[in-house]
Amino acid sequence: MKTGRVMLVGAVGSGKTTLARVLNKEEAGAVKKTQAMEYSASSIDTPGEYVENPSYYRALFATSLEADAVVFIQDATRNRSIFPPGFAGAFAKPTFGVVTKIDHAQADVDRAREFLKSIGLSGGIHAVSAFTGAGMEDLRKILNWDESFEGR
Ligand SMILES: Nc1nc2c(ncn2[C@@H]2O[C@H](COP(=O)(O)OP(=O)(O)OP(=O)(O)O)[C@@H](O)[C@H]2O)c(=O)[nH]1
Ligand SMILES: [Mg+2]
Repeated sequence: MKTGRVMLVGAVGSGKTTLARVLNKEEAGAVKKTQAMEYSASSIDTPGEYVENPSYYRALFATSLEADAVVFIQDATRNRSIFPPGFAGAFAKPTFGVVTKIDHAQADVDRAREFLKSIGLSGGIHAVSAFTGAGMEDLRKILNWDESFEGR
């Protein structure tokens, strides 16, 4: 089965919107802060505030029903995780982890992987840089990304 649409969940500034653009083979460029759920054919981009504030969890669970998979984003430069333990298990969809910003001088990919392991993903963890493109082709393969969605 192709992954029709992925929902991206992660802290404020973790790189969700930039990742969505690069998955779609758009320029990483300068992105604005995400203010509300943003739907496209290929992704549902969420504001970081939603996962940083438990009163929004229900909105995330409800919106995930419109996605084929949920991708949890951990910024490799952050020394903490905002996900509660086992969080991925609360979503009734396949779940994957993505470590972002691995190009950054302060990136610690192993630490980021450990954070993601504690949330109980059903799928794998993948490390990428939206800036250099490192890992992006592999990520498309892991998500079984449907190329027909690109640019939509
Ligand atoms: N070094 C590096 N910086 C990145 C990368 N991806 C994103 N960034 C930077 O991280 C910052 C936040 O990126 P966004 O894509 O806006 O993050 P977001 O998760 O959508 O943030 P919210 O919309 O506020 O929840 C921006 O300054 C990006 O340029 C990357 O692969 N490498
Ligand atoms: Mg955003």
